[in-house]
Amino acid sequence: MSAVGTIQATAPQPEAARRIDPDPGALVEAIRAGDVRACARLITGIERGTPGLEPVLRELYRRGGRSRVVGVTGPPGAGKSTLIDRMIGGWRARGATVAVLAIDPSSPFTGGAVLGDRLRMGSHGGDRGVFIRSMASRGQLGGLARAAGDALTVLDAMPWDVVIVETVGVGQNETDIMRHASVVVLLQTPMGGDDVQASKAGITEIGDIFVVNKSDHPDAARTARHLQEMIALSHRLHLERPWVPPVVKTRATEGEGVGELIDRIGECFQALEGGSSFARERRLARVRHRVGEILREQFEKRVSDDGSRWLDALLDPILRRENDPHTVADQLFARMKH
Ligand SMILES: Nc1nc2c(ncn2[C@@H]2O[C@H](COP(=O)(O)OP(=O)(O)OP(=O)(O)O)[C@@H](O)[C@H]2O)c(=O)[nH]1
Ligand SMILES: [Mg+2]
Repeated sequence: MSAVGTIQATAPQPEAARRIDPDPGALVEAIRAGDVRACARLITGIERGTPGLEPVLRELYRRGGRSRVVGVTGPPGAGKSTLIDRMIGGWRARGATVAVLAIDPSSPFTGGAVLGDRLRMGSHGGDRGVFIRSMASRGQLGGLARAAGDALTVLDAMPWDVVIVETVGVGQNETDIMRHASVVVLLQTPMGGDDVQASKAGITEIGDIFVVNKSDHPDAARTARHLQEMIALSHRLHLERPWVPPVVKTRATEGEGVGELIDRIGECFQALEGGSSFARERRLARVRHRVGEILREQFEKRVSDDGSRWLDALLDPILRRENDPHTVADQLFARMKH
């Protein structure tokens, strides 16, 4: 197992971003060796958009890919952090090391959720085989999914067996973050039958495994049944898929159902991440999304920065109606080399 230490979710210190190792090679080696302090500093740099990290991220990506990246998403308060805490325990008991990246799109670094996650996933303090890190954005929602992807690149290059990414499943941004995971666990809580259908049309597209947490609630069995029906319906439309998402009932506070969930995740990796052409398609879709995400951000930066006065010379003819926005966009696209 890896000789890695535990850092609980901490609010990054202001000087941390400036302490990025100037030698990319040394930083890559430190990360590869499981240096959690180097990892924490690098993720802080990613979070803040510190310039100059690309060479490190490029090299780490090329040397990573061994970890199993599991996404966990679901509505606010569904029990994601409580369940992840139990899953860590389950994987540790099976000898695996685990890193968690908890994405909080709303809170600033010092926000309550970071502290909350520290409390709720705090039962592994002192375990050197566990690393927990929260990541927030300072209102740069657009860049958060890209930053999360980069942070996962870092964790995936370290000697962790399992890397879990947690997001609150409410919007497009969170769904985008889930696209970085190989297997997605979607949490639901017990609810009235109609609510499942009405609120969650299309959720079967996101989840590889469904969890009805808080199964101590009387509506749990009914919710699980409804989910199963929706999954069966969706599967009939996609018979080529080699995996029918199972529904697992859990009671995270008591650890009930967690062993079964871990088994299902293992089976899902077997079915979806092997050498089949379906598995290859899934991996292709992930990296296609990733490249597009980086490309869009680079594009956005060049066109919308304050420094984009360079554009003005091209815009003047549009003002005079001697050119038009479509043509200028085409011309720029053709000229853009990298
Ligand atoms: N009754 C019951 N309560 C649960 C269960 N799992 C979690 N809870 C409680 O639900 C509350 C929210 O749990 P969290 O683990 O913080 O939920 P979360 O989805 O991580 O929440 P956010 O990150 O804020 O979206 C806590 O008070 C938990 O104790 C369960 O299986 N049964
Ligand atoms: Mg949480």
